[in-house]
Amino acid sequence: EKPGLELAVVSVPSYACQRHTPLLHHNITLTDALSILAENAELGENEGRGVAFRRAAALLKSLPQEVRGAEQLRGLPCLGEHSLRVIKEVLEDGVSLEVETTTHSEQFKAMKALTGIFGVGAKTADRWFREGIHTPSDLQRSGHTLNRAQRAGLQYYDELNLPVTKSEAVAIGQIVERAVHAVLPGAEITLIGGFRRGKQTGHDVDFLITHPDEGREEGLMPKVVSWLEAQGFLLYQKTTGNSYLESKEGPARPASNMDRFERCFSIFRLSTDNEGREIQTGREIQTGREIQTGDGPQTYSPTLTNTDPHTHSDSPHPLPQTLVVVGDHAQKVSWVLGHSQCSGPRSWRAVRVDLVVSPYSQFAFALLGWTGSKLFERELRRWAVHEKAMTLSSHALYDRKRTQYLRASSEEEIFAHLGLEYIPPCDRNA
Ligand code: DCP
Ligand code: MG
Repeated sequence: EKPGLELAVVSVPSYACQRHTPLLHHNITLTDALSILAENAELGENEGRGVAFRRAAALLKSLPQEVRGAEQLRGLPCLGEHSLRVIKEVLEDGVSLEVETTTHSEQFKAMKALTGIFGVGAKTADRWFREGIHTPSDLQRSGHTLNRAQRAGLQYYDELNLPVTKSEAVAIGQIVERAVHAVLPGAEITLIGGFRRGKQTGHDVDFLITHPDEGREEGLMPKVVSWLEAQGFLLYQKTTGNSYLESKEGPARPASNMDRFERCFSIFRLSTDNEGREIQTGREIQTGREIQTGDGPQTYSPTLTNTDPHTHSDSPHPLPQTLVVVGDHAQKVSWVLGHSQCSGPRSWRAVRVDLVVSPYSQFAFALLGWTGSKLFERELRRWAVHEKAMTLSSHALYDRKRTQYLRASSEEEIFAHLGLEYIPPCDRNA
C-alpha cells in the first residue's frame, strides 16, 4: 500500500485565495527550498519566475500532510516543471543542488545583505554589487551618497534585521494607539500584515487607522507623526499623502495603488532595558488592553511582570503592568545593542513600523489588502480579473461587466462579491 495516495485524488483548487493556508504546515523542507529560488529570482528582478516558485511553495503549504514521494503530486496544480524538479531532488537527496549553489553564491549573499538595508531595493543593490560592494560595511566605506532612508537603514542595520516579536508589536500598538487617540479620539487602530495572520515574528509592524465618521481621518497622519516625534518615539519617518481619487469612469487600478493611502514608513525607538523591561518615557505601559484585529476585538497577553503587589492576575481591571521581553530574543537584542558601533549597551531598539490611514468606506478593502500574505493578495487580484472580470485594490472592487463599484463593509462581503469561500486571516499564509 502506497502511503498518502489520497493526496493525488484530493482535488486542490489552483488559486491560493481558494485554499486554506495555515502558518504551520507539513512541507517546510520543500517550501524552504522553493522560497530560496523565489527570493533569488526576485533579487534578480525576474518577477515571473519568482511568482512561479512562490505559487508552487504555497500549494505545498496548503496540503493536509507531508509529501513523501513525487508520485503523490500527480494532478496537483501550480507545480511547474522547474519546481517539480527541485521538489523531486529534495525528496530523493534531502537537498537540491541548485538551492545549495544559490545559497552559497556570493551574488545571492551580497544581494540579500544589501537589500536587507532599509531603503535599498534590488536595482540599487545590484548596481552596488557590480561595483564590488558586497556588505553594509563595504557600502559604508565606499563613500556613496545615500538618501535619508538608506542612512537610517545602515545605522540600524543589525536591529532592523532582528525579527520583531509579537510582544514588541503589542508594545508598539499601545504607543500608536496613544498617539492616534491624542489627536483624534474615536479613531480605530488595527494590527495588520503578518501579525494579523498569526505570525509570532515579523520584519516590521503594520497598522491600519480609520475613523467611523468618514472625512475625520483626513490629514490625520501628519498630526500622529508630530505627536510621536514630540514624544521621542521616532528615529525616522517618511509620510506620503493620500493620492487616491475614485474616478467615476475608470476602474481602480490593481497593481500600483498599495501606496495611495496616507502612509508613514517609520523606524520606532522602542524602549527595552537590558532585562528587556518596557520603560516608555517613564510611563509604564498598560497591558492586556484590546487591540482590534479585524476579527473583532482580541486581547493579547504578552509576557507580563506585575509590578503592583496588590493586583491579582484574575483582576477584571488590570492595573498598569510592565511588559517584559524574555528569552532568547531579549538576549539577542541585548547582544546586538551591546555591540552597536556608538557606545555601550542601550535601553532601546529600532523597529520598522508602517502606518496606513484609510477612509471608513474603504476600510474593508484596505484591511484585506494589507493583511497579506503578498502572494495571497496577488492571487486575489488575479482571481478577480481572470475569473470574475473585476478589479480589486486596497481601495475598492470594480465590476467591469456591470461597470460599477461594489461596496463592502467587511472582508466577508468582499469574498462573497468575488464568489470565494471566506478565508480567515490565519489561513492566508500562502
Ligand atoms: N502588501 C502588498 N503589497 C505591497 C506592500 C504590502 O500586498 N507592495 C500587503 C501584503 C502584506 C502587507 O501588506 O502582507 C504587509 O506588508 P509586509 O511587507 O509588512 O508583509 P508581512 O507583514 O506579511 O510580513 P512581515 O512579517 O515580514 O512584515
Ligand atoms: Mg509586516
